[in-house]
Amino acid sequence: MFIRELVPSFVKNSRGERTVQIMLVTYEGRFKVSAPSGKSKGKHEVPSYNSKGIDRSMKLLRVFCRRLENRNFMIRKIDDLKKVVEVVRRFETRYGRFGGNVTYAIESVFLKGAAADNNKEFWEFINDEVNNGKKPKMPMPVGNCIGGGLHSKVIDGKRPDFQEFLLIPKEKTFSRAATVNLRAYEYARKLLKARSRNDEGAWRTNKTNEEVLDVLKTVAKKYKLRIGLDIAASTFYDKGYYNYKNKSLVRDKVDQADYVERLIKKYKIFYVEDGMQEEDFSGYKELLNVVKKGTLIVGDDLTTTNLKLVRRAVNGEAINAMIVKPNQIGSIIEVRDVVNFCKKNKIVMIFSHRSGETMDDTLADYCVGFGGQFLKTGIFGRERLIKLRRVMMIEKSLR
Ligand code: 2PG
Ligand code: MG
Repeated sequence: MFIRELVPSFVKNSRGERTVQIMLVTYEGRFKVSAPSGKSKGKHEVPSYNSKGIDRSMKLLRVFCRRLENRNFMIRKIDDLKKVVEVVRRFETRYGRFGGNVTYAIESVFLKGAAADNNKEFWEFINDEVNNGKKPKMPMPVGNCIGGGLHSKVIDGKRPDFQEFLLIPKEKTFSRAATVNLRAYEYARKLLKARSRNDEGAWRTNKTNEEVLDVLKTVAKKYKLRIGLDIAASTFYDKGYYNYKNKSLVRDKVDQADYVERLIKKYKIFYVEDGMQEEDFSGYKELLNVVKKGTLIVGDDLTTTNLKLVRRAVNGEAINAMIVKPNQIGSIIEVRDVVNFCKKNKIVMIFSHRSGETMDDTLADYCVGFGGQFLKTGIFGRERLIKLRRVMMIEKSLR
């Protein structure tokens, strides 16, 4: 693959913040990847940018991109991406680090270009099984319907303490599932009398966790959906205590686990992400032990797509599912290692957007290509719909 041009630029994400986009021009065409940005980030994620900020990252990236122009990279399979990683690492040791958002964009745009160079769809290029004649299974969407926590501004001083109230269809096709979620989302708006959306397009409300769950239960029943939660517990945890504001209450570790278990039972919750703070492996273990296999106990801030932490969580029986966010670790080669480990250990994978998203659908290809069982995004909003539509297109092309 001959690099004719490699052009970095700033684009705005859905929150209006600047993020990095890279355009690669080869003889096969032009390819673009832009990095998403998190707000409720895990403590163990790699830094998103250089320690001096995004402008410093961009300065370095401009130099790096210029150096790579007119060079040739032989990338026949995902492993060959290591050739690019080597060049990145060498540059970083001499000139300073880019940050995970930037390395994510570099590796992804090279893979995208390489897929075309090999006459393959992106998802197909990174999928090992399709090369053995197997059709990939489409994921199911996990859709953020109602929001609270860090992603939502308060209404009259209030918001739910949990970050995300999710709807999870179980349908034959992804297209049908995404459509059902959209209808259910509109119905939820009616019941909530919601008037505005949060960072991820989920409905804002001043209701408590339980009041929202009551609404969600009605919605889920009508549309035959499963209920999920991203509690994002670390965002309201401090020195041993979970500080609830709506209603005002402090819970210690034991109370927190009890509370989450009670909610799981009462609302038949299928999916619980980050129910305990991000370093409490034993707390997750306790949850998993209680729900056994009935509910997905999902690590996000706990695992941060980092193989070391994923190993610890899986070997310690703390999770049966995990969030995969490529920019948490900043390297697709490492994402691939995490994916292989999950497959081997039968850990359910949920490929996830970030709260600050761009008009980029690469995540959909990663999800299908790496065999994720779920794709977590907002249900509405152009940055979310573009990813859902990409899975629909892949699904259609395989029919
Ligand atoms: C999460 C994500 C996405 P953020 O906590 O799962 O919903 O949030 O991108 O802000 O880390
Ligand atoms: Mg999360």
